[in-house]
Amino acid sequence: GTAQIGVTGLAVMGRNLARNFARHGYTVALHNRTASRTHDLVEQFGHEGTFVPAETAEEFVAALERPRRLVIMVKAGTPTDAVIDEFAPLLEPGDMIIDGGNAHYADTRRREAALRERGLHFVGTGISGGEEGALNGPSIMPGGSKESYESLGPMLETISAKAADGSPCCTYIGTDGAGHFVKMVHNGIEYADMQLIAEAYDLLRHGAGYEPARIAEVFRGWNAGRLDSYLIEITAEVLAHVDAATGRPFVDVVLDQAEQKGTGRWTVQIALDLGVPVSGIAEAVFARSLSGHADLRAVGRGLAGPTPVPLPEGEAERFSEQVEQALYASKVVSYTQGFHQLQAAGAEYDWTLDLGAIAGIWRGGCIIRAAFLDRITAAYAKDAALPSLLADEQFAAELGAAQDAWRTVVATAARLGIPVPGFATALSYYDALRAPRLPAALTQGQRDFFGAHTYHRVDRDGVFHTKWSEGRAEEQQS
Ligand code: NBP
Repeated sequence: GTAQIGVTGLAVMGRNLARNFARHGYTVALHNRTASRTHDLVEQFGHEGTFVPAETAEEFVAALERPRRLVIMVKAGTPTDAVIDEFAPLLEPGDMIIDGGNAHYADTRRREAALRERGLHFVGTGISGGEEGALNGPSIMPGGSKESYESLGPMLETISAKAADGSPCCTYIGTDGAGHFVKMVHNGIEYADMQLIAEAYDLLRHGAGYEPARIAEVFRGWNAGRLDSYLIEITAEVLAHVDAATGRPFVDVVLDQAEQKGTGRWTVQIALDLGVPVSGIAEAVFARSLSGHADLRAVGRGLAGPTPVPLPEGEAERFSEQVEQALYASKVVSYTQGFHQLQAAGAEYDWTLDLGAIAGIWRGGCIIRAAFLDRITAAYAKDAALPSLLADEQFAAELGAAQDAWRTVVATAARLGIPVPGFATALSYYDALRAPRLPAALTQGQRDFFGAHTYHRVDRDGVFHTKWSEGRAEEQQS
């Protein structure tokens, strides 16, 4: 065969990815379970490059040059296994199967191990940026063997988004499921970012009494500063939009129940297993879940709240600056937590993750692209073994400078009865890390009291238990 790459699964994502490869001069073999999609693509976009359409799996495999590079872009889950089972027997050692779907990293690890036995490279690849990204340049997070990246990397880097400095938003992440894991945490961070932005809006709307159009202006201003990012930019667009049918602000006619597809939930589930506190992502997932409980919220509407006292006009101006500080500080905390999760997973699965490079490839193509990511790259460039982003001098100094405003915003939200789970949990995380002593000592005492779970002492080595019901005598256990 002559095709350098093949794509099977030609719904929106696969079709756009195939066109992206073709537009960059690669010969692309095409296949889809339902052949009409394949023919539609060639009919509509055949002029964009060189496509080799195939009706059967055998034809598709035969169209590819060796070693074969075969991208799967089907619905994640059992369809991915079905497609692997269909193609793997037709492939030869050294061939590469690239799964660009939103697979769970544990599935990717299982598939990679099984295909490695047959001499095939399975490259679980996180692809971010949706339809638009797939066509014009996504952020690409490939896992699998380092060897496969030598063959695939240049092609993936070519079709990837480019950061402002021109570097590709694609880098080798790590073995087996590392790519899909990093994509998952990217999505978790995206949930946290969106929740924090939503809280900032809510505070300006219901705390400062601003109308959506005015809040759009505030966000445009923020987008010119350190919060410069795709999500802040589109937030301003959404807030400025007026519903044509009613003439009301668009945000007021949308049902306030947020949905989710599951990658945020996965991030939190896995963080719980790894023992990593990603409270910002967890609150974001819970906030979406709470918003969807219409029955619960109907009950809640009857509960007493504070007497609403909007902020006086002069104070409202200053308040929006304080909200910017709270938003920035909380964002730094949620990235800190997300990168802690990456670090912990790297240790657990033996992935040598380059955290600075990962921040770097999120600068273009994906939903969380932001100027701020350069700062994370810089922090890890200074110290690759940074135990936490908050150990970076610059981030620590910024949070120190933001903390007064951050505290005022959280306190004002509590006083006015505006829920800010994201801002509040970020501030609590910051304060818990700062605390010289945590009440965890009391928790240990309780655990020893009711369950003889033992405790350590601050002044002596060893494991201790107090005989609570027998004279409260202390006993050293080991
Ligand atoms: P879908 O997730 O809607 O899947 C449709 C494709 O899967 C079609 O090509 C369909 O073939 C094929 N398919 C199914 Br369903 N079951 C199959 C089976 N048993 N055997 C063979 N093919 C099967 O497509 P999409 O929205 O383009 O998404 C593709 C992947 O990309 C998914 O994993 C998705 O999660 C991921 N995704 C990522 C982003 C992002 O921003 N990164 C955005 C959207 C989607 P047919 O035409 O014959 O029915």
